[in-house]
Amino acid sequence: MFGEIVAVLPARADDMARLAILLAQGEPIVTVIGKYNHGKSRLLNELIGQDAFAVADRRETVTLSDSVHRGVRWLDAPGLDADVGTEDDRHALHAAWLHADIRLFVHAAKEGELDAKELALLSELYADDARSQRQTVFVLSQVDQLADDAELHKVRNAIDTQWPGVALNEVSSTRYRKGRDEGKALMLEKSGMPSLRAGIDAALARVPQARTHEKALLFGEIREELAALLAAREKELEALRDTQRQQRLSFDRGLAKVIEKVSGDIETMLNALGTDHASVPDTAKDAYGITAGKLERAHIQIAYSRACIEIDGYLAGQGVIGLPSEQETVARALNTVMIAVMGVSVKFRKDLRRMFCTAAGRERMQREFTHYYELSNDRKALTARIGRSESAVDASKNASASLNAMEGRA
Ligand SMILES: Nc1nc2c(ncn2[C@@H]2O[C@H](COP(=O)(O)OP(=O)(O)OP(=O)(O)O)[C@@H](O)[C@H]2O)c(=O)[nH]1
Ligand SMILES: [Mg+2]
Repeated sequence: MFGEIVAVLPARADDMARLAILLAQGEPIVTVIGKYNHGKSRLLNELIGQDAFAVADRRETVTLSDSVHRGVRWLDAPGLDADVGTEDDRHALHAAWLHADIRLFVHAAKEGELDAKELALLSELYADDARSQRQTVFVLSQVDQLADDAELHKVRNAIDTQWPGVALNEVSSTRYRKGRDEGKALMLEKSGMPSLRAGIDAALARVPQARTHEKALLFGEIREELAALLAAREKELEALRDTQRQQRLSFDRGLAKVIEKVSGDIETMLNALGTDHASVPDTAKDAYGITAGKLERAHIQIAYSRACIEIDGYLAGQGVIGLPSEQETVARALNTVMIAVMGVSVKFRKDLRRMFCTAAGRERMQREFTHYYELSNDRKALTARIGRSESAVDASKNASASLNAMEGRA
């Protein structure tokens, strides 16, 4: 089902993956995004009140890990770091991006302003929020590492210049832990963690409606895109079929004209002939002489050849330039459409009349040359293209049907 849709709209692979996650209706998912060592894992631990995730003073988190806590799935992701990031990292980050309803964008206060990568990421996140109603929460972490309030002030101003009006959510995980361990309410409060947690809870409360919105958005966009693609593909198929019909029509007409012309010529020639000498047998003494019979046969043969050359010229112009390979024989010289249809030679008037001067004869030529026309390379290529175009239309229809079925069950 998903595969059918993604095969038709590869650029929607992520959206389809996201849709699958939405349809699974799991717990709301919160993840962290930010550079490594900015305190992401620790932040999650403090938020859920459990040491669920590994924390270390180095590049620590390298794969996705999750922990479900009171109806929320918390997803710890690796830090962003282009220099040491591995393929697995990117995989994990991508998965976190796909899964999360709420993204905590973590930036350590001691780093000062945001770097270019963080800024780019932040604008990507906010743009996605606007579209999908997923939510990004900025977290200024490790504020205890700043020397004093003046330092903090500087950082605040710097970031506010970069992203005016952003709510910073200043927190310190260490202060929070200390306050909790030592039962110091003021320190707990000053850690910023309770207010961040309240903010996240408010965001969590919005997740169901956001998911409903996102589901409808994705279904709607993909449905429209599939419909547009189907329409385009049907149009292309129709155009190809039209070309096929027009080409054939024009071939049929042209061929009929040529046959009419050569038949007329032959008829005129035959009618102008006198006594038929063709069947007067040659005797031994005529072996090297010219006889009336020989002349008659030569005459017939020339008329026949002329007709063949004219027809052949027309066929060549229509791309009928040889027999289809499966019909070829070892006798190379005989591998022509003319010989296949007309035979090797014609010696008698009655044969010429039968071939060119009867309706049945002309119909046979029309039919058989048309047969070889359809087997010519260009026509076969066109037929094959139409076949591919039909498959593409079918694939589009199946994808639309799959999407409808998914939407019906959603
Ligand atoms: N002083 C102080 N240190 C912190 C705070 N939060 C985290 N740390 C320390 O910073 C280091 C990195 O913390 P992690 O939570 O492992 O950082 P991370 O962002 O998950 O790092 P990666 O998983 O490698 O991306 C650890 O030594 C933490 O103990 C904080 O609020 N204040
Ligand atoms: Mg970590």
